[in-house]
Amino acid sequence: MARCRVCQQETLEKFLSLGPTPLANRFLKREQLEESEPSFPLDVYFCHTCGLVQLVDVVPAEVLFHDYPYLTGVSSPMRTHFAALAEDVAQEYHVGPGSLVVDIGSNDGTLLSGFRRFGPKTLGVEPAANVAAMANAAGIQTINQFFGPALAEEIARTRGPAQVVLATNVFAHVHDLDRFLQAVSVMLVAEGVLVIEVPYLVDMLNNTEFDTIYHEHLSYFAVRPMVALFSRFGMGIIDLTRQRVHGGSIRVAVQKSRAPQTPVVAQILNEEAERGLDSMRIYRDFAERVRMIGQELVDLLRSLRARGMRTVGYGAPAKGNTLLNFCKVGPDLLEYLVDATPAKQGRFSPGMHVPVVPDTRFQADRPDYALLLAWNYADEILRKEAAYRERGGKFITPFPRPAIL
Ligand code: DWN
Ligand code: ZN
Repeated sequence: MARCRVCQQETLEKFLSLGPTPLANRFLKREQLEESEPSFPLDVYFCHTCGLVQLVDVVPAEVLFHDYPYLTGVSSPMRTHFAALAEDVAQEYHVGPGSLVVDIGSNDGTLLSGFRRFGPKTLGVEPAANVAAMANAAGIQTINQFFGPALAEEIARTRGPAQVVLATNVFAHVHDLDRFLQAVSVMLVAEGVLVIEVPYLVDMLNNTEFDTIYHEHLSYFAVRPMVALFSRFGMGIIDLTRQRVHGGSIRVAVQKSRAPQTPVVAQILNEEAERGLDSMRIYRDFAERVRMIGQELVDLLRSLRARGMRTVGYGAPAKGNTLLNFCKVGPDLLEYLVDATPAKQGRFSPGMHVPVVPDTRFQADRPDYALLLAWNYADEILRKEAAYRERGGKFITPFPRPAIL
């Protein structure tokens, strides 16, 4: 019986199975299409002790994050979001020329570049060699390694302890959370702050964003299991805000403190209890809606194709591949996916093998319908593709229910 990633209890109950699924970021070259493609169980569990929603089938991080196609900076809303995060953190925690700011899972350095004007030393830690190389080439000092206690000790010894440690869109990716927090504790000054940003379970449930379930995301955090986890390390949440990014996230600032719970944390814990996060009912209902949305989306695409409409996908995000594989949507229902990420262009989506083409193709080709796989950037994309819509092109959003916009 698997143990919970936060409380180590054997009190996990499965509530959703998306079936054997290929890796969401393993885009294929044409010559790989005939090869057998590895797929892994994608089953989701709820812990009856601490409330953590999680995967138990862990794909090794070395397999997932070795050669990584995703670049934060490709999406302009992310550049804007991270520039604002950098400013908030720099001002709130007095980051200046004497400070050290370390970003774990720093990707191409988009977030760290936002700290430049405040003058601290910055350091990125990024396991994907291709991405770390890009960051270093852009002048963002980045160590190409997985983060852990040994590296944390080395950083603290050679560069001094950090005032701020950042972990955005990486905390859900960590299997050994204890080892991660031990390492952070080694590297953080006594009054230092760990700032985590992670998709929020409540938003995933409210909008049935089941495509954010894939093997890179081992945990789907609510605040209750986070509080339980941090308290085991003598840490507490000193600030918490909800963010719109990635379909709804929470940003928590964590510090070594035994101070009483802050009112904002007490309030959100109440809201979670009232929302019913502690009982299986909400998860079973979620699983039921997943099946319904999957069927509705396929029915909609089929009916459009039957009427001779040309349909494509807009964006080739990792999350899109959970949706396409769960719904078995292939090139018969989506001619191609357009994406601005060079490393994805000219490749094929994992599992369903839909070709990925440059987004310039979209403006030239003007298909009848475009499924918004990158729905978390709908505002930006609808604004950017206004001409397409004015000429009669239509976008389809998959969530919270498939709908033509
Ligand atoms: O958690 C994760 C998040 C941070 O990033 C990772 N596990 C993997 C990745 O997830 P994703 O691929 O679902 O992230 P995004 O940021 O939702 O991906 C958006 C995709 O859409 C990118 O491939 C870029 C593309 N895009 C585009 O082609 N044109 C995005 C915008 C805004 C556009 O205008
Ligand atoms: Zn647990």
